[in-house]
Amino acid sequence: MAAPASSSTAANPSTSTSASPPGTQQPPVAVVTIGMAGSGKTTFMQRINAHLHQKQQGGSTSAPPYVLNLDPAVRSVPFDSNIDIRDSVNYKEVMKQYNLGPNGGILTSLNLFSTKIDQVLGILEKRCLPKEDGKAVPSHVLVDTPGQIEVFVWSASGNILLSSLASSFPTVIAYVIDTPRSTENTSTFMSNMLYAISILYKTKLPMILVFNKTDVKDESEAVEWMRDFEAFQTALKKEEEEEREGSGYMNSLLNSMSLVLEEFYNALSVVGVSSMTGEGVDKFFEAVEAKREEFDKEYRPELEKRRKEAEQQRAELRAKDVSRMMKDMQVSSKSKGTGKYATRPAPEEPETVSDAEAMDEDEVEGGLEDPDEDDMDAAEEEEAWKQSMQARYEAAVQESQGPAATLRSADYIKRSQG
Ligand SMILES: Nc1nc2c(ncn2[C@@H]2O[C@H](COP(=O)(O)OP(=O)(O)OP(=O)(O)O)[C@@H](O)[C@H]2O)c(=O)[nH]1
Ligand SMILES: [Mg+2]
Repeated sequence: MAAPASSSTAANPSTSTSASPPGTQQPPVAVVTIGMAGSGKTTFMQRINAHLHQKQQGGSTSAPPYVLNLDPAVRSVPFDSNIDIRDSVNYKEVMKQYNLGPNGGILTSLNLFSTKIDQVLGILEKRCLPKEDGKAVPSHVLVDTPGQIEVFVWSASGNILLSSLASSFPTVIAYVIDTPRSTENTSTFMSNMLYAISILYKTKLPMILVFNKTDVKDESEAVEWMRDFEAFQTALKKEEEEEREGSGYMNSLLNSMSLVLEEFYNALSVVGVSSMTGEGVDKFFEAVEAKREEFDKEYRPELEKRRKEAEQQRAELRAKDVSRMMKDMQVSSKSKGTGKYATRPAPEEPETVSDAEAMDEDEVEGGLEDPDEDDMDAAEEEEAWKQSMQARYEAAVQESQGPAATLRSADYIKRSQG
C-alpha cells in the first residue's frame, strides 16, 4: 500500500485530522481508461471493477469502486455505473436534433455532459473523498470513455472532464492496447505508441500502458520493442526483407522514431493484462499505486502551479479592467459635468432682482482668483474623486465576495470620505 498522499488540493481533505484509522483516509485514485475502438476498455473496466468488488468482499477497508461511464453511444455496459452519461444525455436524440453523424453526436453529448461537471464533481467529492466521520470511501474511481479517442481527448469537453477530475483526485490514465493487433507489425505498433504519447502530452497525467488481450498474444514482444531498441530494428529489417517492397522512407522514419521514443517509454509503466481471464490485474493495481505517488509528487505541484498562474492572469485582467473603467468614468464625468470639470456648483437662478444684484457683487469679489490656487484645488479634488470612485468600485467588487469583504470596504469608504 502506498504512503498517504503527501500534498493535497483545497478540495482534498486527505491531510485533515480525523478520528478514522490511518490508511482509510486516502482519497481514491481516478483511473481513466482510454484506448482505440475495440481495444477492450469496457471489458477491462468490468474486470478491474469485479476485482475491486471481490477485494472489498474479502475484507478490504475501502468501499466498492465508484464507476463512471462517459461513453454516450454504448448500448449496454457490463457493470453497474454510479454515474452514467446516458442518464443525462440521449445520444440518438442528440444526433437527430442537431442533425449529426456518430462522432458529432458523441462530441455534442460530451459537451452537454461537461456543462454539468460541477454537479458531477460535487457528487464525486461527496461520495468519494474521506470525511471526518471516517466512513469508508472507495479506493478507486473508474472511468470508461468512448472508443473515439480523438473525440474525447482533443475536445474541450474531454479536457474539462479530465482536468476537473484531476483537480480533486489523483488521476491516472490507463491506455488500453489491443496487443495481438498492435504487434502485428512495427508500423501499427509505432502508430499506437505515437497516439499514446500525444495523449500523455495533451493530458499531462501519469499513464500506464495496458497491453490487453494477453490470452491471445502476450505482451513480451511489445515490451521488448519498447525496451530494446535493437530488437525493434531487427523486427523492422525482417519485415523489410519479407515485403521486399520499396518502403524505404517509412522504415527510416520508424527507425528514427524508435530512437526518439526511449525517453517517452521511461515515463510509462507497462503491464500485460487479459481482461478475459483476469491475468495481470494485480500488477495493474501495483502500477496504479506507483502512479498515484507520482501524481502527488510531480503532477499535483504542476497542476497547482498552472492553477496559480491562471488565477494571477485573471487578477491582472481584473486590474486592467478597473483602470480602464476608471478612465471611462473620468471621460463620462467630464461630459456629464462632474469631477474636476464641475468643482463648483452651477450658479442658482436668481429669484428676485436684489438677489441678482447680490450675486453680481459676489462674482466681482470672487472674480479674480489665484490661478495656482485654483489648479491646486482642482488637482486635490480630482484626487479625492478618484479615491472615492476607486473605493466604491472596490466595494462593489467585494460585495459580490461576501459580507465580511463588504464590511471592510464600507469602512474604507467612510475613511476615504471622512
Ligand atoms: N480475447 C480477448 N478478447 C477481449 C479482451 N478484452 C476485450 N476483448 C474483446 O474485444 C472486443 C472489444 O471489447 P470492448 O471492451 O467492447 O472494447 P472497447 O474498447 O470498450 O470498445 P469501444 O468502447 O467500442 O471502443 C470484445 O469482443 C471483447 O470481448 C481480452 O482480454 N481477451
Ligand atoms: Mg467500450
